[in-house]
Amino acid sequence: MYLCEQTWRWYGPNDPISLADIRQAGASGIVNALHHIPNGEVWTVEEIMKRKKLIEEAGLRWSVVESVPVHEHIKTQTGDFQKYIDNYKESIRNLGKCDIRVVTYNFMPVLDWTRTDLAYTMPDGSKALRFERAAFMAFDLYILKRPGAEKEYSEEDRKKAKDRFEQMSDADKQLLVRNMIAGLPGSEESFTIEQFQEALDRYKEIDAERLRENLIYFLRQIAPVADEAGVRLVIHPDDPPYPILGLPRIMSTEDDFRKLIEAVPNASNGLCLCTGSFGVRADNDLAGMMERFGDRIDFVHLRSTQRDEEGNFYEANHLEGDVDMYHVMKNFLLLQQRRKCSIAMRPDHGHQMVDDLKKKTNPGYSCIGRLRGLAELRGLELGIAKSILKE
Ligand code: DNO
Repeated sequence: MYLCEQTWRWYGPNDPISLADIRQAGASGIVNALHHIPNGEVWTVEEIMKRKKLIEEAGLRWSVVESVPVHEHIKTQTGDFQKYIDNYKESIRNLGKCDIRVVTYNFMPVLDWTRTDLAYTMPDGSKALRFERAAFMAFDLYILKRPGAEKEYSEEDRKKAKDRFEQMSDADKQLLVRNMIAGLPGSEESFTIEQFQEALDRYKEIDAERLRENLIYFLRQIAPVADEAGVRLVIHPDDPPYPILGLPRIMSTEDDFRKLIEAVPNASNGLCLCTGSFGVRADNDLAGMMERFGDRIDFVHLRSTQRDEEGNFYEANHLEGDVDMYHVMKNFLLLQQRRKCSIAMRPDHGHQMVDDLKKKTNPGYSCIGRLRGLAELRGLELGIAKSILKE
């Protein structure tokens, strides 16, 4: 029977959670990136091997890279983009040489994942990450004052944004700015408000169609290299899965990914199925995607969100919220039996809870919440496996 490879995202030697801690969580695989290498530069064999050795000395395996960041020049096809693509190819070749076979990336313009609130208190006292639409609109309209933004919101929304903005203290405003643009863990960019507006301006001429062309151009260049190096490239969906701040987003739905494989059918062109990101849209059928894209899925993030009619969502416990985790897990298990291999999965995010409430933790990436998530997910997996599979 093939069960998933249980992995854990580790931010490297500066992560407050040690590799020894991760072993105790029961994970065997590590999801890691060389965050100290500036975006766009080559990951050398030497640097990769240094990190790999560290992980292996702790009795773990470096299973997945998350992420080799894609330089903004590649996304906008400006400046030195061809050089950055060549560097990307080199990093993929080097990872292949070091026997690291799954590389995650995303193609979200300017921002990686985005939340307005990093400490939303749940009824049980734990803290969750949340996206509050009114606060987001208040940021856009009244703090960033993005040119043209008013036209993108209805009158009702503009009023909600104004009311919300007026409620905020200076400290609230500062915190919101920090949450939005200072870079959440794993995102490679962080900005001041001025730099942020400049970064947005670089997308003035780039609509969704153009961004998709740039992604396809990039993939057509790197996928043959990845095929040859025996590396799978898995794209991470947009989070949240819709356009924000006037920026196009092109990896938010099943259809978006289908367009990518139609344009670039290479075997290395794969998907990181993140149920938390895709799951924010009610029209994404996650269990169905697991089945339909099965051959392309080489990494899975399991997480759930709870949305409401206002367009807000918070990160729910892993087995609660809107994601139908039972059917996702069932199809994930069936997929692994069909492909006769284990596929890496990590419990994505977790609440800040218990002792972690007293510590400074990476938002979404505290130890105990993820430990709970992983424990629940592996229990669910084993329960399904024993009840539906023969051995
Ligand atoms: C957030 C993560 C993202 C993800 C990147 C992948 O928790 O899921 O930062 O790692 O978008 O490139």
